[in-house]
Amino acid sequence: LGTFEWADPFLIEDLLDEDERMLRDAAAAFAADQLQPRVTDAFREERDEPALFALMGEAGLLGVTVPEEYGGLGSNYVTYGLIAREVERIDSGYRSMMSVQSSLVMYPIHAYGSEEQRQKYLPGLAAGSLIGCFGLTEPDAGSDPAGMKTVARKTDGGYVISGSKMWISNAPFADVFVVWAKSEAHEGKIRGFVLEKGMKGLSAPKIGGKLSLRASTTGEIVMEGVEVGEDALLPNVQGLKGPFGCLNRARYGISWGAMGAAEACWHAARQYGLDRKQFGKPLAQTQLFQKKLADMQTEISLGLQGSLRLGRLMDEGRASPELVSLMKRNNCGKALDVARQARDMHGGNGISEEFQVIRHMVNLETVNTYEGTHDVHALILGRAQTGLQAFF
Ligand code: TGC
Ligand code: FAD
Repeated sequence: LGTFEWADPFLIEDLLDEDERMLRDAAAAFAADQLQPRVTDAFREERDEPALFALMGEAGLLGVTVPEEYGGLGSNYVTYGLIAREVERIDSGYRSMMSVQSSLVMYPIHAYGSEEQRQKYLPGLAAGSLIGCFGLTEPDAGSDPAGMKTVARKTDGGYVISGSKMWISNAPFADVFVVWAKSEAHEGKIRGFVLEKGMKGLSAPKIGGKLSLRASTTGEIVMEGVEVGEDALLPNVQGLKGPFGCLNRARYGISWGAMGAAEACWHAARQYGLDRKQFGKPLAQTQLFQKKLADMQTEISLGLQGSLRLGRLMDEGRASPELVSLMKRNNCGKALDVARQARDMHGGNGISEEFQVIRHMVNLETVNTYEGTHDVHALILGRAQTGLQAFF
């Protein structure tokens, strides 16, 4: 029998190819050099950091799966997931910035856009000289996006878009807005539009006072009769499968990312337990502490295996949306449990920004909620195995 690698019990490292490991290591170096030094202040001050996009672009983190001819990395979904894990090891907010840009803005422009739209936006988005956001959620339509009120009315040369979007990552400093609206010219079907900063009637006020994901900027999108040409319409998709096609990619990336945050908490708790002595011995030498570490190790190892298998299926074109729901739900829920335990295992220090676990913990509350809540993904899985719809 082989030896046990405590941090990688399934020897996942052996299941990656050389390119995947190399791009993962480059992302880890970027995260350590550029993200770790700034995260504590950025989170505390709820800082806007649009300049990070250019740094991420330069490091090749934006548009990992987008073909090279459009400025992307032309790599696979496993690599995208590995990069999300390294970035979220530092902070879920940074992974959020990156995954919105890649999966929710670049993906739909590439998959559903015209050649002109691809040429116009993708290279800038890949470089991070353009920043994108994705507007699906509305004040009265979160888990149920089919209830959206944003409408696109046909005009002679295009459309007039009216409505508002809520909780939109990157929106306050975005240049490119992928927004979803019910189009009267298409029998009320949901269509995607690409809006640009500076358009008359378009604004994106920041949402302040978040106690979670504070290193990522979130805003509203307000559209008061925004006039766009026909060329703003994403021509190649209609219906909810448009936004959901993007969400499948982003949710998959989140399943890896949440495990990165969980690993950061697990490793921190293990080290803290080795260093800190109470009752004359290291905390890590107590049974309760070790049980918690064993639970963390087990859930994270299984979660990573699941995400890797899902990534391979995505790269083969065989992944189902339901499997994406299973992994997004499981890994976010388990990561939140791990972070809460790690916070507790740090005692009083666990509430200090210096030890970082509480930042991961409060971030993971958002990660467990956005891109479909934990319970909404349960309903997707419940429907898939019973054939019975329990949403309404
Ligand atoms: P339903 O009847 O199930 O489906 C309507 C149409 O959509 C298609 N579809 C999908 N297509 C591809 N992938 C998927 N995952 C799909 N899910 C559904 C479906 O085939 C159907 O197509 P068609 O052609 O037959 O019309 O729709 P429903 O209204 O019953 O949906 C219910 C539910 C709960 C599944 C869905 O609405 C849902 O997932 N709600 C959660 C909403 C959500 O995830 N919002 C995310 C907003 S974006 C965000 O949070 C970004 S945060 C990012 C960051 O900062 O990192
Ligand atoms: P609701 O849908 O009102 O849900 C509230 C509660 O009710 C949840 O517990 C939910 O599980 C439960 N619930 C809902 N329906 C049912 C049901 N049928 N049965 C049982 N329980 C149910 N959206 C975007 O479009 N773009 C973004 O970039 C984006 N970024 C975000 C960033 C942050 C920081 C946050 C917090 C959110 C972001 N979102 C974004 C929005 C996010 O996707 C929504 O918050 C999420 O989908 C949940 O919607 P909601 O907040 O309206 O909650």
